[in-house]
Amino acid sequence: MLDHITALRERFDQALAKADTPPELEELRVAFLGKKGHVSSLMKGMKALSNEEKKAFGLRVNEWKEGVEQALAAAKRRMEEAEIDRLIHGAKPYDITLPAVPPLAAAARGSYSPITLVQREVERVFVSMGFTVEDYPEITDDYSCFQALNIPEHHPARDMQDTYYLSNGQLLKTHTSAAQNAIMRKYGAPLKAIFPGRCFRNEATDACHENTFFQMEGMMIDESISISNLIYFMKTMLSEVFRKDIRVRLRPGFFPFVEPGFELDISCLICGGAGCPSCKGGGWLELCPCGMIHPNVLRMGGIDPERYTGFAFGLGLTRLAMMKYGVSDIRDFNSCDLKKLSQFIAE
Ligand code: FA5
Repeated sequence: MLDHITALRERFDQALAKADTPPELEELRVAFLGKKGHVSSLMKGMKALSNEEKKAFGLRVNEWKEGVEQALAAAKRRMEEAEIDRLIHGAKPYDITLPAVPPLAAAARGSYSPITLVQREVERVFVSMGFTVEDYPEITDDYSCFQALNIPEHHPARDMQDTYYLSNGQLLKTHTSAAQNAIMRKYGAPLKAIFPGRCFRNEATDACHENTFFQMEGMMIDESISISNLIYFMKTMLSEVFRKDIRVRLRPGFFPFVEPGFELDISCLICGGAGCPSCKGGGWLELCPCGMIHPNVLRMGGIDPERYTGFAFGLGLTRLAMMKYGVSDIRDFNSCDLKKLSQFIAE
């Protein structure tokens, strides 16, 4: 019996030395440690031995069994480490300049989001009219987002723009107007700037409201800027972006940071003005509120309101993309649903 153990030990050692892959190791484990394996048949063979012999033999078999288990585990670990090493060091370097391989080339080609496309379009129009394009963080503070815009603490206008607060008191900006104060302080007057950005609101979502959406703010400040200038720039921007006749309407709107303030609505291009979920049934979509910058806001931005006047607007970029590309539900943009999004892919 003891010779039998010695012979099996040699057999195992030789087989282990030849095993190169995890499946081969598994085969070896089953052959030696499995229910019908060699260890178990050795144990079965003990029945014929005396009690004294059983004790000595059982001890030897168990010792060897533990050795087999440890040897298999160590071999498995070595193989895994070698595989990781091969992946890190031995893999062929990946050439990122290679063209995609069919069928991926056709199916998975990336594209700009319609929001990016429309943003670039609006930027192109305003840059051609002498505006600069400014950047502003998504995280800001209460002062910039509200107080510097003539919205003190407890002002009811805050109810319309509930947002997400960080534990340090900062917040995710609710509108691109949050950048007005920083930009006025940076450049002073005269000033012509647009600033696109992502905005966040704690919002009940529907076909035209998202909790995360894009706006494009614009400001023009100089001596004798009037509502006529505001209307001219709004008209030019819309006719350049749509390149077709669209119906717009201007109506009074209240925003504490402009006086007077307007709502600029666009006739819904999804339903042609008949009323649908995209325009909440009204046939018109609020697109670009605007107005003459309030003297308090100019003053807080370090600009003398006795000398300078200016206009500001807050264009709903995501809604503009909806209208331009015929996306009837704003939530599709953030859906990550390629089936839906690929319909709107444009070059
Ligand atoms: C504002 O955010 C003001 N800061 C705009 C402004 C700027 C007024 C400068 C005057 C002067 P309002 O909350 O209405 O206003 O948002 C402006 C536009 O952003 C809306 O007309 C709409 O087009 C878009 N918008 C607002 N909320 C959402 C939302 N939840 N989802 C998608 N688009 C939105």
